[in-house]
Amino acid sequence: MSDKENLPAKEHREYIKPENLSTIKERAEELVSQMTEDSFYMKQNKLNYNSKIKDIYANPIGHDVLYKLLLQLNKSEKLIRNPIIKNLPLKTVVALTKKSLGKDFFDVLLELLNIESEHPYTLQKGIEPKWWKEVVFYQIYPRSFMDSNGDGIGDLKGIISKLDYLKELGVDAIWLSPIYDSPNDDNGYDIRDYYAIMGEFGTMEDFDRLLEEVHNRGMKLIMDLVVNHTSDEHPWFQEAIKNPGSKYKEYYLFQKSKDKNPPNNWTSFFSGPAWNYYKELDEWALHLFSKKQMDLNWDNENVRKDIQQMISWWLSKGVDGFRLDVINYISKREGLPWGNKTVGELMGYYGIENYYYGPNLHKYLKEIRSEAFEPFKAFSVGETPGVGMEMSKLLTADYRQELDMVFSFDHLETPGHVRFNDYEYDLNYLKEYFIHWMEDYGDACWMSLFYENHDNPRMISKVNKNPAYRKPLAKLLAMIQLTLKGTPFIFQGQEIGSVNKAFQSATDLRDVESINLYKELIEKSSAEDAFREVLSGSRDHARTPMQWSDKKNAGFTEGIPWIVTDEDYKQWNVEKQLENEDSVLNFYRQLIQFRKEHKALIYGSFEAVNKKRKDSFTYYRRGEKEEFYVECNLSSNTIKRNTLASGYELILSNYSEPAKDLRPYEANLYKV
Ligand code: TEU
Ligand code: CA
Repeated sequence: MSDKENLPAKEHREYIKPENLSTIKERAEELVSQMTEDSFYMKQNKLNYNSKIKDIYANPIGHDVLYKLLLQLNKSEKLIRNPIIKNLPLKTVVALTKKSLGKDFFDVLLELLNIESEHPYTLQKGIEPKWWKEVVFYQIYPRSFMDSNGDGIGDLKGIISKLDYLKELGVDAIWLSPIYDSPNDDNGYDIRDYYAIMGEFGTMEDFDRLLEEVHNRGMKLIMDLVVNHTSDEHPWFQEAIKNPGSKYKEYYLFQKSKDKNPPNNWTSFFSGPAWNYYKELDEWALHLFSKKQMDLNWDNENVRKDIQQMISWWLSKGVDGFRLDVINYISKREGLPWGNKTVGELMGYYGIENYYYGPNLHKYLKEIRSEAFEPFKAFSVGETPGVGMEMSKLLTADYRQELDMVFSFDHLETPGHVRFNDYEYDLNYLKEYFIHWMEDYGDACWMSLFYENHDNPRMISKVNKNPAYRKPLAKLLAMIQLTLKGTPFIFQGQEIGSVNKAFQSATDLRDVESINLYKELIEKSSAEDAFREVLSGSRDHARTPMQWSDKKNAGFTEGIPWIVTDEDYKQWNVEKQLENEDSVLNFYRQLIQFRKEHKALIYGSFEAVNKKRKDSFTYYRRGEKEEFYVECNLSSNTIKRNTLASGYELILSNYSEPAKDLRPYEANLYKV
């Protein structure tokens, strides 16, 4: 949907004219700084039950919610453009869905929609070059990357010893998952001291050397900023419960309850209620994640000031930026109202509508940008689960001065599925998703391209577990990720075609989410079924030791690894693949190298062709001087080859010999 089609109807526009300056002055002052001479804004008409479907779809949150609803219902977006549907007043939809959804669901929906009165409108033409648009990122999960002292736990010295390998691979920037002092209830995402390095990972001196070594190789390093919550062992929280009169009590979200139950029905992402009870205070404190990860009260200015100070401290050390953990959850709705029953059942988590896109989110993001990031011209990428494209535009568009990029997770499961469902991922959905974002995200925004991270199983295993297809499929995924418009993020092990692990029993699990879920499931099903379900989506699949060689423990440690691995490393490891020209690793190296040398694959325009052809994904990238064509078979069957490519020069393929038709998961890059 291009910007033109996305514009609100003429009767909704309010151009700046002398006679209405007084009313819009305040609003304009805020917006003018973002405006260009031909921008305009929507009247802040609150949506209500007389609003039509088209009005809701014109609202960023409304657009993203309806877009996901259509995907879940496997309905095409055309449905919304149908004259009858789009002019349906909301009250009619309420009447039609009275039994299934109920009026209070729509009350909550309207409240949510009216949080956002702004629209991502600027007709920016042309992409503003930035270092972080031209690099390939590599995410390191320090606990599982390289152990230098034989205690079975990866560490900073281990990472330093592998920097030449990363340089050789061609990556330009590293994202480090948390390395701060932590009791590791959630492997570092529960921070006890933001200014100290986790003992198991090393010392601040080790970190300073790592940063220096990274910069000496012309690479960048970003840290993980976990500020939606702290560990309950953080001095702030300790002070809050030991000395409730102190200012630190207001650093967290404490509430009394009128009875023995938690203050509301919000649930944790790691099973159970989202509240801990503190007898000494006769009060409860909120934790959206584990019982030892306490949510911070971002409405408290002292909290925001302390966090800005901490960010500035790390940036003054020369860190190049941050990945911001669940950053869209930091603003909660005032009073922490009960979660809507229907929303909770649909989303699987109760209360989420009250914090996944809170009322002050944009205000707080603009604040840390101007107060902490901007002074260092530091880079920021936000992890924003649940946020769709239109909301991502408001979070990242250049003129918004909030985040530089976000990670949207809507492509990690196909519609109607969640992570713990055991199903085969259909790559035709990935094609549709990427085409949508390539065509509609706009020049003011820049996409993050990823399949894997430390919170998800391996992509190859989600698509096809048949080992016969592992290599071509690994290379196909690389071809798409490294030839689309956006910044690729490779997760450790992805570059050698890693797959899910054959964990034998629940005792092999280490991840708090998996362990809590297993405990929850065996309440109502057999241990076997419970383990199988956890295994389908466990984050531990991504967290096993990096497979450096076929030596003991995959060359990761001389000691006993903190998490078991299986025999896969004997065949699939870095050492073997470095020697083998035709390996997945060398395919990544070639693609990364080629991308760097050909700007058309970075800033070039994108045009998908034959979009409707199932199992085929073909597109052009056009730069000022060069043009490339990519052709992919998204299935394990042989499909007809599109004649377009005849006459193009083949640059790279995941099959060594040419053939008449496209073989399983075949991927080819041509110079036009
Ligand atoms: O994850 C946030 C998040 O919402 C999820 O992806 C999460 O992993 C899980 O799937 C919840 O269902 C971030 C970090 O990436 C994750 O490792 C942490 O566990 C979490 O925040 C809390 O800090
Ligand atoms: Ca170690």
